[in-house]
Amino acid sequence: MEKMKKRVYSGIQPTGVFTLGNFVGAVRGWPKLQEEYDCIYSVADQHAITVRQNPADLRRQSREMVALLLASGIDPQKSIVFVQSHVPAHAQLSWVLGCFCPFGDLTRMHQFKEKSAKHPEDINGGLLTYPILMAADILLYGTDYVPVGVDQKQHVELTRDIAQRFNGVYGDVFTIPDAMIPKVGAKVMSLQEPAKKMSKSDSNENAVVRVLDEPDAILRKFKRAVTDSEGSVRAAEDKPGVTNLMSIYSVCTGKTFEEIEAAFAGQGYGVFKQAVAESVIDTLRPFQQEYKRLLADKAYLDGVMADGAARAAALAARLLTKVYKKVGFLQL
Ligand code: ATP
Ligand code: LTN
Repeated sequence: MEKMKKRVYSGIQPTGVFTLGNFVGAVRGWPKLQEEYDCIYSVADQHAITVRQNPADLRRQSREMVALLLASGIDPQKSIVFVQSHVPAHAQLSWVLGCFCPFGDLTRMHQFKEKSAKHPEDINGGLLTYPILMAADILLYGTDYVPVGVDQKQHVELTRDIAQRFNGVYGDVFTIPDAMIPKVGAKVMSLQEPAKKMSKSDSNENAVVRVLDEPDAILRKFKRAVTDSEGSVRAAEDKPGVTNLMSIYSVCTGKTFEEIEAAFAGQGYGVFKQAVAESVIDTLRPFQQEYKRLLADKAYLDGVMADGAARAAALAARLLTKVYKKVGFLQL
């Protein structure tokens, strides 16, 4: 596939309003990539149903997720923004790729293990084959870079393995992608259990800051954040709560860990938590205003989705046809 700029692809599941973790670890970095790369950003609704969803909520959240992505600065003129289920080629390629992925590779994925433990009543086939669909997302577009939080690194590595295995048999069909992981904030931790990642689907609301939270809720959550009894603002492995707050503050203010330690030396956690909360509130304010404006314009959002799906489908069809020919599916 002839390309001018390198290709970037990423996705996010419409499983609710996204968290400060999703924002800092992934979405916030996406708009900056638009100038240098050809970017495609998808709302991964097919991935979302690996955990049971209420249909009406999923529909609403999918449109809301498009508004959240645009509010974060993604420009639909520069990038392709679309909803995964609107482009059938993803599910079609996924079937073929599944035949190039050993079962054992799927059962050792961290996300599969975590989600199976969390939903023991519904360990379905989709939860296991989730990374194959993600590989299809990425490989369909000749993707070079996949900007994600560190929790998705293993899935990108599996994508590379599948692509290499396929190319080994059929020649150079797929581009081998690399994960693009931010230096700071690649894994924002829960405010209540700092050993666990902050997750959209956490049932403890105090653990999670959502990007649409009101300022007073953000302040309250940071004030209650779990720290330690030492009382000094410094980053260390045995201080996961404080280190997490420092990462968040660093991303929101651009200050280094050294600068933060110096600025808060001799001050208690109360002052620091207040400063972290204010930096988050300031970072999110313009985003929240833009989101409200966009969500009121349903026709515009639907137009963005329709245009994005058409552009994505046109690109995807080329690669899918090539794959179908390679594996020997009869062409009519
Ligand atoms: P769920 O709780 O529904 O599984 P999630 O919060 O893990 O959702 P995803 O939609 O799976 O969110 O992820 C979207 C992007 O956000 C991915 O690139 C992922 O790596 C990133 N991400 C998710 N959680 C964090 C986090 N705590 N810190 C940094 N990045 C994160
Ligand atoms: N699996 C990802 C969401 C996702 C994705 C993708 C990310 C679906 N398809 C393609 C990057 C590229 C997640 O759970 N965060």
